[in-house]
Amino acid sequence: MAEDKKRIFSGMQPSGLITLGNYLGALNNWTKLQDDYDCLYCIVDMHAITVRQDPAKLRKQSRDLLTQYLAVGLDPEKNTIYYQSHVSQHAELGWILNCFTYMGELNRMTQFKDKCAKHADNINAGLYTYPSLMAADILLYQADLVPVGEDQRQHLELTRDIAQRFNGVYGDVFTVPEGYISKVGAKIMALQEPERKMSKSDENKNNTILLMDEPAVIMNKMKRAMTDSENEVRFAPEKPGISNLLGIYCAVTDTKMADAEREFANVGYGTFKTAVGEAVVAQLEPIQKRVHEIEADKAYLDAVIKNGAEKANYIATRTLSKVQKKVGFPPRIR
Ligand code: AQP
Repeated sequence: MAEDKKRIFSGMQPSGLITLGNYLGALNNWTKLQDDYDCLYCIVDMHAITVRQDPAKLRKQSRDLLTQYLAVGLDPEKNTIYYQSHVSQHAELGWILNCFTYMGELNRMTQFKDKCAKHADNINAGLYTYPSLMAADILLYQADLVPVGEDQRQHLELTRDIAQRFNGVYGDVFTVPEGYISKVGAKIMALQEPERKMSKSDENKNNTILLMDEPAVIMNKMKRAMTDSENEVRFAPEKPGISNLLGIYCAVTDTKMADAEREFANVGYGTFKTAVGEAVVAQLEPIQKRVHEIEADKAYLDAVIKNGAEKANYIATRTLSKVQKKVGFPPRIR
């Protein structure tokens, strides 16, 4: 692993089928970073069980997500791609960082509040301490930068606070990471409720476009996307539906907002939605084809899983040993 490059860590939960939001807010940006940074891209299955998961489905979704990481163009030779549960140091550091995270801080996390509202029957301690495990994910690798969507900014701020608090007590142990929030695709909203973000766990399937949705399904969901009573395509806070579709169009076609507004200045919403749908299909179809090719190659996928875990383990061990020593755990006798 190149020592001179800055290090990046990011991850995604295998908590459902991934959406256009996950793709534009995360995956697509990750692929652009792999040549210039030393990147670790994790499949955070330990975070996923903060919400009840069906075991067989979770296993499948984890493998599907790995396949999708590869299909969008993440190269396992250039990046470290692995499952969080294969590197037990995440849990070990997570516990230590729990002891450096205040309840007042966790109480303020909006994702915790949202998830409590969604899963009122299962408000578990893991959901509550999710941010300290996320801090462990990042700090374990001494990441300089963390590319995330706008929705994760608060968790990242807390990670920085935890790192600074720990360093304040024990010296320079952790690199304090910076957020890396790309302006393009930073927050894709739900198609029918554009005041909230597109999420893979959304129960209304018409709110999300999935990475693996077939073209006809994508076009149909686009047709049903919420708009407004004007018939003018422009980006404005009072037009959340149209603004969201414009944002999606710009992200998938790499167009500037002003140019997109000009392009659709004189067209009706129907024509506009068709154009956005077609642009999304054009972007996703080649990825879907690659997913099918990669998933057929079991030996290749298994090798990626094994090598990724080994590479991640090596770095994680170095940080964890240092932390254990700093907090005063007795050395192991070998
Ligand atoms: N709507 C979105 N727009 C842009 N970026 C998004 N991300 C998620 N939703 C959007 C980014 O995708 C990455 C994966 O995040 P995650 O899987 O760890 O969890 P999440 O943010 O909670 O994603 P979901 O889709 O909303 O999952 P569920 O429904 O399981 O909670 C992150 O970089 C995130 O910013």
